[in-house]
Amino acid sequence: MYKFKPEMLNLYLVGGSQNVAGNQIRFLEILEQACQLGITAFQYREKDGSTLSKEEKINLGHQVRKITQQYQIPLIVDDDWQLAQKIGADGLHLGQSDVPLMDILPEVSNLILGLSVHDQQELPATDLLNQLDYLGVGPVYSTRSKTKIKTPIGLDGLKNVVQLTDKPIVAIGGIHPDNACAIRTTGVDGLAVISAIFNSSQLTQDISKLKES
Ligand code: TZP
Ligand code: MG
Repeated sequence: MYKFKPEMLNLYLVGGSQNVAGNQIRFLEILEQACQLGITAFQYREKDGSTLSKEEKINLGHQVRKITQQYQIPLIVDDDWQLAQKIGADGLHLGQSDVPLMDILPEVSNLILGLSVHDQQELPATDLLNQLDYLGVGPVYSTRSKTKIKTPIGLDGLKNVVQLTDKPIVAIGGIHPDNACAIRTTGVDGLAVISAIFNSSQLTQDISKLKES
């Protein structure tokens, strides 16, 4: 179980079997390669097109936990705090429309806690903010990896949120090796990506560029 450090956000991979057309073996292979190549956190997100049953999602989660443990990469689970506890994850990531964090606080007090924020209006009030370790801000650019997407906020929108809070921030949405550098200039602590890694045809080069940017 890891304590949160902002460096964990540096290159934060997000994904599930839906990001490789349902191929669980391929998903685990790419996750393992990405761990070897130096991602700094992984968020297990089985959603937006996932075809797994609850049981399959748990089984795959245990395999994800094994890999992330082997490479000492913090594992965050999206949405589902019970799944996070069941597979022994290090953290939980919630969206604005998920269960309110304040309602489940006693259940998740051992976990690293993150919240998705679109813009300054969604910045949480101080009592909630104090419970959070980091914010995921975006989408910065348009993306095909998430349904029900809000308007991309662009670099200026991102800068805006960065300037309004001291919370560690990971940017998300449409981030690729070629725009990574520009996004880092906004002062974010890190970049979160799905397709830039799960759809990459040159993983070594792409991860190195995302990290160095
Ligand atoms: N939340 C905001 S954008 C997004 C999520 C989960 C998807 C990011 O995917 P990609 O492929 O890195 O644009
Ligand atoms: Mg969510």
